[in-house]
Amino acid sequence: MAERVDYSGLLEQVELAIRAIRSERQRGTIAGGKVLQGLVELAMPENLAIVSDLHGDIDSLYKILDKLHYDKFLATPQNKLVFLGDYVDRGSNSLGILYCICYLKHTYPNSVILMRGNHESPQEFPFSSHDLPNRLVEQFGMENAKPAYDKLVMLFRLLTLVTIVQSRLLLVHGGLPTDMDLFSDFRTSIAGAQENHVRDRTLEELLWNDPRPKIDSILGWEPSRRGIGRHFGSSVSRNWLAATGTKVIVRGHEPCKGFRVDHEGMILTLFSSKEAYPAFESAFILISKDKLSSILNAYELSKYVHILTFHRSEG
Ligand SMILES: [Mn+2]
Repeated sequence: MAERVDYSGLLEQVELAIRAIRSERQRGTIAGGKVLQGLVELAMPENLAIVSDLHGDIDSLYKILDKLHYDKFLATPQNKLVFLGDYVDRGSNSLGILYCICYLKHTYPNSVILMRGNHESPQEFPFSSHDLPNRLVEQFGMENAKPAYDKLVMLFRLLTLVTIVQSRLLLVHGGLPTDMDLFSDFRTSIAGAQENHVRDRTLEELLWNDPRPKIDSILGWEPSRRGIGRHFGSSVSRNWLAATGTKVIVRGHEPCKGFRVDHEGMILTLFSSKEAYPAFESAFILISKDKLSSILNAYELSKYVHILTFHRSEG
């Protein structure tokens, strides 16, 4: 894996990851789980690791991979490593992160799931803090940046939006959509989110929503301070857990001291980036099958959150 990636090396890794995911999708499976467009449903893994927003912080990613002993961990197809998205922007090495996650996906396709964050943005949702295109121009020049960005957008479109770990966890980058009609047929609504996103809000809400403790509206949501997406209340979390038969929602999208619990233990926010957020902490989840199969809420799950320590001398 590379500290500062070169152009052809990065493009090669992205191309290999695209091919790996496309071939899995043709077989109807991603990392051994059943895939239906944006939705993956996994059986209970032997060991499950979850990594949240990295935002170009390669030191956090390397520390997590070290702690997992990733080559051993990922060589066992019954172990799963799920990334919740937001690989790029803000930190100093977005391109290095892209290189690594693509390498991991095509090298260990049966163990790695790459999910989509709002920073792996559909071009229809422009927002000002998406600096990946500028990083590509800086590093590779204007002429090379465009084909590289086009290739990355192709990769982003192949990433999954929701991962369900059978009867336990509902994984998503931002949050749950607030439209009550979606719960009854959640497979269809999540699966079609990308295709339908010009007509309905599901994709936007999966990538951009945030949970809030108190929502005054009887609808269970309010407009987001982000200007895109919504704040959702505990009734939305409760409905989604019931519809999907799971116990805890795990999402990223907001910096925190490694993790945060909301909605009376229905939802755990995880964050895996420190470089651009010095006041917060990087963390990841690692849990075995026997522990996961008895988890009933986010407080219990939080015992398996590992917070990274950084020493000044490593700077
Ligand atoms: Mn985000």
